[in-house]
Amino acid sequence: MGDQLSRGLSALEGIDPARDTVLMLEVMEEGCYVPHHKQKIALILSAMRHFAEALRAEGLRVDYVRLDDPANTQSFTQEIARAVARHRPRGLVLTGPGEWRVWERVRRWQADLGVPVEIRRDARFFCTVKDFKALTAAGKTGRMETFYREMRRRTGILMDEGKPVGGKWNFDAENRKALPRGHRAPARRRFVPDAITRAVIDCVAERFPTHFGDLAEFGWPVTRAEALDALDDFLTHGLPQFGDWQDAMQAGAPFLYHALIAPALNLGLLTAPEVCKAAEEAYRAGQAPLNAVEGFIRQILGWREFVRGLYWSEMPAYAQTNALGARRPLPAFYWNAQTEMRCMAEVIGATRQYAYAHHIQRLMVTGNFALLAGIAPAEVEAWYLAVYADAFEWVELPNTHGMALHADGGRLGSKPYAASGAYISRMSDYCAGCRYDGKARTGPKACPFNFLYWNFLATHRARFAANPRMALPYRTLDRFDAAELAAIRAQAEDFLAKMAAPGAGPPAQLS
Ligand code: DLZ
Ligand code: SF4
Repeated sequence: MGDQLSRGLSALEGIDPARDTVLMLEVMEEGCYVPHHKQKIALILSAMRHFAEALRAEGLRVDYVRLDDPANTQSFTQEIARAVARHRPRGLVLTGPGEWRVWERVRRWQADLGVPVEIRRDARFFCTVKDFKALTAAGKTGRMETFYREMRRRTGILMDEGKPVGGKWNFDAENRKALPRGHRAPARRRFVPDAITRAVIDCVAERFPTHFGDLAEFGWPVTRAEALDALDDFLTHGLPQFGDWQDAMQAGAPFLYHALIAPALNLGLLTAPEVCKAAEEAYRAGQAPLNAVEGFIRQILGWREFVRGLYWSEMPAYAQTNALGARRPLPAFYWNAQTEMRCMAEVIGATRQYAYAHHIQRLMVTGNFALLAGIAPAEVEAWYLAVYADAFEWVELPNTHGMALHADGGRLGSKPYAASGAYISRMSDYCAGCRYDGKARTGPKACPFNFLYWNFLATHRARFAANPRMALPYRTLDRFDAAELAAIRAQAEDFLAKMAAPGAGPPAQLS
């Protein structure tokens, strides 16, 4: 499958070139279950075609059904049925898919097709789902930080004689610096599309014309060699500064010091252990400081593994919760970037151009806005799943549903990641060019993040006021006089009513 492009994939173990055939399918069904960014589709299809070429070069037989094959039924299940008729195999072997939706289909194949189907465990992660469940039973997955420490102990990554390197598990306090004014980050490695990618780009432009996003700036790695090159670029030009500035945002600079390897990692072109090992080696060789390396490794060994364990332990119920009762439709500006909020326009505009935004842009700009504005989780989740090149549901859903929207009632994060314009103003240069005033709470120039933030806290007082991590903002809220609070609430209500008005929904082709 499109996110299983690893030579070490369990499904390929013990493959016999004389007897076995690798089946790969490009299907419209997978291209259309959300309006994926055109670059995301191009990335997956190009990486699939390159992977098939690499397997063939190795002497393996690959049956590859292309999107434009006239006989293609464009559905996974029907294409499997056609392939079974074509090859009359003794059985099918596959690695369990990365998404619940696909899993639901796959587990019916044996009964539907009348051939044995062996579903192997996806072994590309540090922690198995079974282990995650055992850790949950032992009370070690209550919070990511506890789980992460356990993973550090188990793997020995960034450990010296059973103790965390540097004497601390977490150096995040050093990782929250804003960029100096006028700072210029180095240009990052991008990959020029080859003939295979160019053909895919043309195919996507023709077949998915109404989907979100531009194709012009396509520059993602599509082969293992390119993915290793991208990793190398990060280790040299990103990692040394990654820690200090991982939360900073700058207009016109979407990449800064971020790794940019999530698409390759989630497709299987890189493995999590090799990426962590490379980062640790950079630290041990004195090429990058500990706060950067620990912060980066925590993303992969901690967060990525934690959200995957959570997804497979708690689906399908996990997606159904809506703890804060958020029901507003997703505003059109999430698709067309037409908003006077400069932070939102910048992040959404860059997302359209690159199918990318970094973690703070996702969490504290587009995610934070959706949280404060009470947008329905399912609509926000479909958006994140569609617009980012690295988005597969196992990783996207917990991050959006749990971390950004608090829709799981706090399973993933002990407090909501809600912030006012003051946070965005401190961590970015967006506000300087904005028509709103990042400091104003009410009035015609008030930053929407401000009145929405205080309105959010007032609305959910019963749920959050007793949370010690929320004590400070509630103390501030309690100091507002009645007239100011009334003005904040009225302005928020007015803003939200206009945002949700008929005609303010998504552009027709994306609804
Ligand atoms: C996201 C995606 C897209 C756009 N296209 C394909 C495809 O044509 N063939 C395929 O095998 N996978 C594709 N994918 C990834 C799947 O939607 C899904 O995430 C994985 O199959 C789950 O393991
Ligand atoms: Fe965003 Fe508010 Fe700053 Fe404008 S003033 S960029 S809306 S945070």
